[in-house]
Amino acid sequence: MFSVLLPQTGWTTEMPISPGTPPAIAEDGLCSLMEAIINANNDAAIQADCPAGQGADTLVLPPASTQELTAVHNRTYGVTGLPIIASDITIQGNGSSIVRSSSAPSFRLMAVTGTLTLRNITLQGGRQPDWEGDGIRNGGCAILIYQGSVDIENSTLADNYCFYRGGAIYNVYGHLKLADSAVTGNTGSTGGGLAQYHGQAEILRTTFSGNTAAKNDGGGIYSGASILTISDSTVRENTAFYGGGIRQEWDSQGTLRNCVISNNLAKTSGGGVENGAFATMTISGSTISGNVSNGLGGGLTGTTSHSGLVVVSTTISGNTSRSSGGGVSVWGEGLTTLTRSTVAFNHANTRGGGVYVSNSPTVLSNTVVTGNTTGGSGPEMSCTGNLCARYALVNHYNLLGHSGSAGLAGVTAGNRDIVPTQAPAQILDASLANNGGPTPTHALLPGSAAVDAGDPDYQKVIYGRNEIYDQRGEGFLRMGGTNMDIGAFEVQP
Ligand SMILES: [Ca+2]
Ligand SMILES: [Ca+2]
Ligand SMILES: [Ca+2]
Repeated sequence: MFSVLLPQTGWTTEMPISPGTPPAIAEDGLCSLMEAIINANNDAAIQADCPAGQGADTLVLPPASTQELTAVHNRTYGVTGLPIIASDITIQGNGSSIVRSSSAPSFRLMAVTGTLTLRNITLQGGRQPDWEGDGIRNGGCAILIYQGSVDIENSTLADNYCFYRGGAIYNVYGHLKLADSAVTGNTGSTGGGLAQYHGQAEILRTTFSGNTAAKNDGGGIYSGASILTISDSTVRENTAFYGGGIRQEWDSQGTLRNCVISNNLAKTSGGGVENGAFATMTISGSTISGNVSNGLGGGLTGTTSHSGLVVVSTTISGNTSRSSGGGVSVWGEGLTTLTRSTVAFNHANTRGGGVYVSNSPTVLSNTVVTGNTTGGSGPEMSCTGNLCARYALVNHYNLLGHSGSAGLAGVTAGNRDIVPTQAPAQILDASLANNGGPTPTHALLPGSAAVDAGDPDYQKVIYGRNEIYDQRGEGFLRMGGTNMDIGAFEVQP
């Protein structure tokens, strides 16, 4: 009597995938991955070797198995190896891999219109080198998310290759959550690891490395008209034309928190990160280092009109531009702010070794800009265009230059800024080191001109909305000693 009253929804079926069976459809008494997906989608025993699905189903792969796909299953969203994930399915990988056989024709691994949860799995070798007619049919060679939702944990997406967007993942009108995972060695036209369009992605404790955007933007990640939130993650050694590590544009909102963006390469602009037209990005508690751009902006670029770029408690160090703006390059009408940050030891071949501003309202506050070099003018900062004089770009408790020279061109240090007589090696530790917290920093040295020289009104003016901690986060007070220090690092009391 009581059981009759239990709701039918919310029940789940756990489907063990039989050891030793390939992920194909065959009436052999063994439940394969492909058969299980079909039954889970249909909540029926369409494939007799697997149980019928019921509600949200969990497919359990044998430990450390290799699910090798050898043929195209369907062409609904372009060539795809597995049946479309059209329902609520969890795949417990148990250390298994889903791979496209190297001798198989080209296809992506999976497409998701439902809700997919992946745990402890590797997705490898998806491939679509051809153009099949429209974008959705071509992008996302490990996973296409089309109006679906995907949650990935403890997994690896490696060596997938797409002619079009999103070498590993293409998220179109969908949701992605990616945690404790690695996205590595993938290639797409745009978004070597991940591309999204009208999507939402939350990335936690994940590494994007060695991915390539072969034709356009975002070696690691491209985000267009989308929301992107990345925390406690690393984006390194990716390559693109624009935005070697990450690029976003078109009404996108990006948030990078406690991230390391390092050693990426942009062939055109934005070695580490590029914030494009009509997009807003906030970067905090992060380190952008060792990135290279063959054009503008070795570490970070903010481009064209109306975009907003907010950088707080972040270290931008050791980046190189073969044009202008070794650390940061911004142009266009959008407001850029660099606050309580450190821009050091970057190099530009032409203008602005640390910061290059081209006719853009860019405000530096409580920020260290020192030890940067250039082959041209303004080793620390260079500004060109009418806006250089109209906006108070500096004069907000910054430390500018070293050895008695501010190193500025087109902009003048104000009486609230410090132009130290010290050499860079007396101001901060030249080595970008683990000084605590999740990201590397340049420690201020004892006796540094930056110590206790920050904005004295910091506490009383905007207290309550301020950070409690410096770049390193919890345990490292922002207000140490008699006053706040300048830059991303606070000497602790
Ligand atoms: Ca079977
Ligand atoms: Ca089901
Ligand atoms: Ca202090």
